[in-house]
Amino acid sequence: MREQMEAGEATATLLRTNKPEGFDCPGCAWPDKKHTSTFQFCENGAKAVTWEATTKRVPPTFFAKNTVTSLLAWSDYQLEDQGRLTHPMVYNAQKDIYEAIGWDEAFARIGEILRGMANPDGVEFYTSGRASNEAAFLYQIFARELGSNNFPDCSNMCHEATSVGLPQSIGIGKGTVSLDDFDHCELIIAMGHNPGTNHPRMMGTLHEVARRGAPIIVFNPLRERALERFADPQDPLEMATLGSTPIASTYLQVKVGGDAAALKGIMKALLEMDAAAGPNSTILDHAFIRAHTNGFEALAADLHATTWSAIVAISGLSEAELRAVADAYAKSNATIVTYGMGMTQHSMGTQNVQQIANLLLLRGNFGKPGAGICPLRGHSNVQGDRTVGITEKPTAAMLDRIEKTFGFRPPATHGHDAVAAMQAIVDGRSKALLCLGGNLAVALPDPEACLPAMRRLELSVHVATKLNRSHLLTGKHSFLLPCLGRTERDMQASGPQAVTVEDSMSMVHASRGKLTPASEALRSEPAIVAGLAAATLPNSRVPWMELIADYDRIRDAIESVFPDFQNYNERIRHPGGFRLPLPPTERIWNTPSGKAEFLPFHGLEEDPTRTDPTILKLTTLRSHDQYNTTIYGLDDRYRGVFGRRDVVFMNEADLAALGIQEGDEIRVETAFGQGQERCLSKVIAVAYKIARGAVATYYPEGNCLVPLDYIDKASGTPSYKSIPVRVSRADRQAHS
Ligand SMILES: Nc1nc2c(c(=O)[nH]1)N[C@H]1C(S)=C(S)[C@@H](COP(=O)(O)OP(=O)(O)OC[C@H]3O[C@@H](n4cnc5c(=O)[nH]c(N)nc54)[C@H](O)[C@@H]3O)O[C@H]1N2
Ligand SMILES: Nc1nc2c(c(=O)[nH]1)N[C@H]1C(S)=C(S)[C@@H](COP(=O)(O)OP(=O)(O)OC[C@H]3O[C@@H](n4cnc5c(=O)[nH]c(N)nc54)[C@H](O)[C@@H]3O)O[C@H]1N2
Ligand SMILES: [Mo]
Repeated sequence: MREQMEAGEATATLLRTNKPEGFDCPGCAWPDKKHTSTFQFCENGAKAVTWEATTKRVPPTFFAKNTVTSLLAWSDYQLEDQGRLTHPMVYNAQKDIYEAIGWDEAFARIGEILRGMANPDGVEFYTSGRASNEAAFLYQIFARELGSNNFPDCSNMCHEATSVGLPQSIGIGKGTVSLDDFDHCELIIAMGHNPGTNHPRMMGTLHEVARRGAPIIVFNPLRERALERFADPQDPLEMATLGSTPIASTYLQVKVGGDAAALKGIMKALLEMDAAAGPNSTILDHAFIRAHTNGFEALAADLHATTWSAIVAISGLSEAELRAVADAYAKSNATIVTYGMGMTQHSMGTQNVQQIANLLLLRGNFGKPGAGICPLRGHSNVQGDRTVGITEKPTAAMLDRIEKTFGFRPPATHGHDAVAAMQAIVDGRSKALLCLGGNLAVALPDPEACLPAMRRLELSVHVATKLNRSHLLTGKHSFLLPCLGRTERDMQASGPQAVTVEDSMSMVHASRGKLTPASEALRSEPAIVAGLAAATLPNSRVPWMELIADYDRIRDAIESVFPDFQNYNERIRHPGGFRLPLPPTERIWNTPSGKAEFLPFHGLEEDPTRTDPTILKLTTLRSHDQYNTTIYGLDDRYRGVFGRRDVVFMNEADLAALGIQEGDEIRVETAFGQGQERCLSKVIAVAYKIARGAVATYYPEGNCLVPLDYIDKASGTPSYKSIPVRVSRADRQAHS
């Protein structure tokens, strides 16, 4: 743990003793096996908790000393490292500083500005995935009662391809496996995620699977060390002997953006094996395909028409390698495919996800033990926020039930997702932005467009724990509202409160903070949302203050709007909580046809028109010492980078072809042919075990290379992981 993270003694004790009734780890969305102590063993979970529970503070005197303009020159790391926000603050444009303001006055002023807006469509309600179910639910009710369906959220930059793609394939936009399935699976195919850093608790599971001899096939352009070998800190023998277990049985360095081609290759091989095995073949699950799916013939025809030479060229993998995966897949009676941002953040991200579903459907890998699809969600409650109604495309059923519960009719027109919201701010159509956590302007692509646009807002309101750059992009009226973190005690009129969250596997459970709040002035996220709503909507039909007095009442309202939460309050009182319904696990498909659908990926690549061999493909990554836009430190231990982030990972052969030596200063330019020039400069080339033609750099630094409208059209997700670029030595003229 870095010395900057000065955890108090209370935090240290807490990390050692967290028990089932404690708080949910804000680190990631992977479930806890027994809901017991995690933090002792998970380095990055401990970082997340310690970062929140720091003893450093950002009081009003800090802002009195530092103008907003001067703070904008600080790094993202320096800003958050100042510690926890302690008081509500309002921006004073004349003095260019944030000044303390009372809660009631802040709410009243924000309410007045919001009421004065001619058009509620011009108000954006951003949610980052840390918010609890209770906070997120109240937030969406507030927005809809005001008249807005604009719900940009972090999921739009993350797993939206899953939320859009999987309902079309299998009738629900979530993963279908539980932790128990990992005890029964016979094969795992892991695509485009880096669990050693981003889902460290998953490493324990992968370690167990590897130890019992089930194959794990990895598709990743980079050799990620924890996917190659991993020492489980919970294994006394490995710890004592400094040994480790190989994780991947096969490691396939697919090209960036080559996954759909690889999946089509595996499926093509499978079909060929099936045909060769004759009429009674069990290579494909024909009975399942007949009873439960549509679209098989079209899929098969497309695969037959696809040539191996094209598959090999675009995936970067050999026919033999892909046939070997098909072989292993055909032998496995229960397969899980896990995937992350390496699959979703592409211009064909939605179709990528659907190819995974196709592969699983071919052998009936839904609704049986040890099988299914496993998207690795990002923020610890990003999935829950969506479940309780953070969506810009509300269903009629949900709107009806909101009306029945609260007595107002919410608007039905679809609102903005994250990119559309920022586009509306850039164009001046949207004038107000409320943020329930997060760092929207830095997380989105295209800082050159986003950062100045934030300064043109009439109103920006940030509910936050720590200071970040988005807070400093002040508009005409800007407010910082500091909230309690997960780890802290939440006292309301009826006593201490627990909130609830949903993990990656649809398990809902309670989270109760224990630490003394960082400042007496902090309020909980639900209380801040309710305060804003009550002040903005004097004639509201929602009993905001009653709901806040006892969060059981918020959960009763959630249950009334979302029937899947029946007996919510009773069921979260069981240790470990409860699981939300997942129809595909019972082979029930909530698609329009009532069947699971094989869905096409036309062609093999994202942009077949881009054939220039001098163009490389850039992907953006998280380092080991960061949580999204929060930079904890400058090391990326597993990748062997220390003390810096200004690096670009490249294949040695690509470096040689470009006449670049490791350590040279280089320049990376977006290669879209026309339009604005985008360049990442003052970066250093690092030779790395990365697929030929692939280049990688860190997020958010790489965002300057991505245009705001470079998205997956089906889901609106920015294509952060497939940016065409040209690389050159800094002292040379760039390619033209
Ligand atoms: N410590 C820590 N934990 C986190 C986070 C964090 O920042 N820090 N962030 C949280 C959030 S919000 C999220 S969404 C998750 C993110 O978790 P991940 O999905 O693991 O996130 P990334 O770092 O973006 O890594 C993507 C991986 O995909 C690979 N990749 C890149 N391009 C491609 C491609 O074209 N094909 C394939 N097959 N692979 C590719 C990269 O090499 C890398 O290993 O983690 C969550 N947990
Ligand atoms: N190039 C590139 N860009 C990316 C990605 C990528 O892989 N590549 N990944 C994308 C993904 S997957 C995501 S999810 C987004 C992340 O986008 P966001 O969710 O917007 O960003 P974070 O960095 O997680 O937000 C950090 C801030 O949240 C606040 N915060 C922390 N804890 C709490 C809390 O408990 N309550 C409240 N109210 N606030 C809190 C703090 O002020 C902190 O500064 O970025 C996206 N951007
Ligand atoms: Mo994410």
